[in-house]
Amino acid sequence: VIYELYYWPEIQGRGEYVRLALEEAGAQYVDIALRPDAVAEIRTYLEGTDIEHPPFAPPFLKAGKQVIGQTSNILLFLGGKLGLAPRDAAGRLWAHQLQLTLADFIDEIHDVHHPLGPTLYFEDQKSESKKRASEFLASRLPKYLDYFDHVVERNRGGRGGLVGSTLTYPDLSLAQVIAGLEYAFPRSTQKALRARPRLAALRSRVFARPRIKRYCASPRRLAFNNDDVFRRYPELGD
Ligand SMILES: N[C@@H](CCC(=O)N[C@@H](CS)C(=O)NCC(=O)O)C(=O)O
Repeated sequence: VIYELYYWPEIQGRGEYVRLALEEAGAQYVDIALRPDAVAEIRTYLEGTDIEHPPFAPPFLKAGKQVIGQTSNILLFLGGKLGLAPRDAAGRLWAHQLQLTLADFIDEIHDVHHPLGPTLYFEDQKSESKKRASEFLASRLPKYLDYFDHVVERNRGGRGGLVGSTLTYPDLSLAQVIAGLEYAFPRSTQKALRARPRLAALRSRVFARPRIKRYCASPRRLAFNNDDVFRRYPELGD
């Protein structure tokens, strides 16, 4: 099957975690975001009444007749097919658990610039955002990074990855989260990575993989920008 990835145009967003898996595997896929009528096509699925399993929000993936929503769920579906997940059920569940934890982390990163909710503009929640940023940088960022660092450390013989001895999709997602944090909170993230060289190495290794490198050098890879999940607002104090 040729996969179709439905995600909003002009941002990496949560679609990027799916893209990185498809790109690393060299899978054939259609990126709907590149089509001029992408938004309208996405809305057909969100508002469509004859969709059997309607997604709440992008990203969602079409695989033949199946429509699969939720980033972590899409990766659970793709992981085995793309050779980016363990073969055994316990290993699959562990990779999925890590991806769900990354999804929580991503939500918290997003909520730094939208602490009062996603329907208000950042400009209308700036003072709350400043408070959230200082709490995030002081407590949550180190807590999540320590957790993933610990998982890598525990995975002895794992060649620096999170799961087993080969590259898996949570490695790709963690590398993307770290790259996003480097964009959004450069100073705190550099400091955090200096203290956690295993995570810096994981990020570098993922982005040095030939297919990921080629993808990131291509026009398909969008730049980080301030309409996205990772946003650079110096006024938040980093
Ligand atoms: N938990 C979902 C979150 C999906 C999500 O928040 N998608 C965003 C774009 S990255 C969206 O379009 N949200 C619309 C909304 O929440 O109304 C996932 O991981 O896929």
